[in-house]
Amino acid sequence: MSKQIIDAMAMQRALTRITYEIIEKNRGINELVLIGIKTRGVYLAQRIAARLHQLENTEIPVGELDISHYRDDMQLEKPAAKIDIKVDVTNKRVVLVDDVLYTGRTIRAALDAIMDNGRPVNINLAVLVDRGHRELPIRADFVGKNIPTAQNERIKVNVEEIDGFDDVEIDK
Ligand code: 3GP
Ligand code: 5GP
Ligand code: MG
Repeated sequence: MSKQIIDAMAMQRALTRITYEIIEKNRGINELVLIGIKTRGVYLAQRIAARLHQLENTEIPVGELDISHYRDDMQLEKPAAKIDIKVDVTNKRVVLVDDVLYTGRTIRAALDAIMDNGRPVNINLAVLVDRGHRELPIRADFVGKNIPTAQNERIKVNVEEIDGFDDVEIDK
């Protein structure tokens, strides 16, 4: 059974709020880059970049990171093979963007991948949903909504670009 917990309007408002928080925390958008974690994190990062453009009239680079082969719980010989950031992170203020934060293992792997690619000034984390159950000392700087979940529940994030509509649902 699936239940909607964030509708399209609320999702847009959450992304707008996160955009303002990013500007405020960085005291502007100097040297800012966004890195979306595939798949849906990339589209969320692009939405934030579009709002930053509206507000500050500046194009912010959006990189992409595919972490599926980089996680510490997957045994792979060459984990770095799938890293494809496409933006220079050295001396940049990086905002990582993902749809759902859960154990934190994806973000840990993403931090590794970014550090392997250069030396950012700092890295912040923006997520649309924090569903709890962290297994590592990782937290998000910008959160759309905290949604406490049971381990066996699943959050479904729908984005217009892939799913044809925007919302967040919980599967019980
Ligand atoms: P995403 O790539 O757009 O983020 O992992 C493939 C998809 O399945 C992901 O979409 C993710 O949102 C979704 N998903 C739902 N539940 C889980 C889960 O418990 N773990 C992972 N890794 N992905 C999940
Ligand atoms: P973590 O590495 O923090 O355990 O999980 C984060 C990653 O796994 C995110 O990129 C997210 O896509 C995926 N994930 C984990 N749990 C869920 C969930 O309930 N719903 C969705 N949509 N993604 C999840
Ligand atoms: Mg994701």
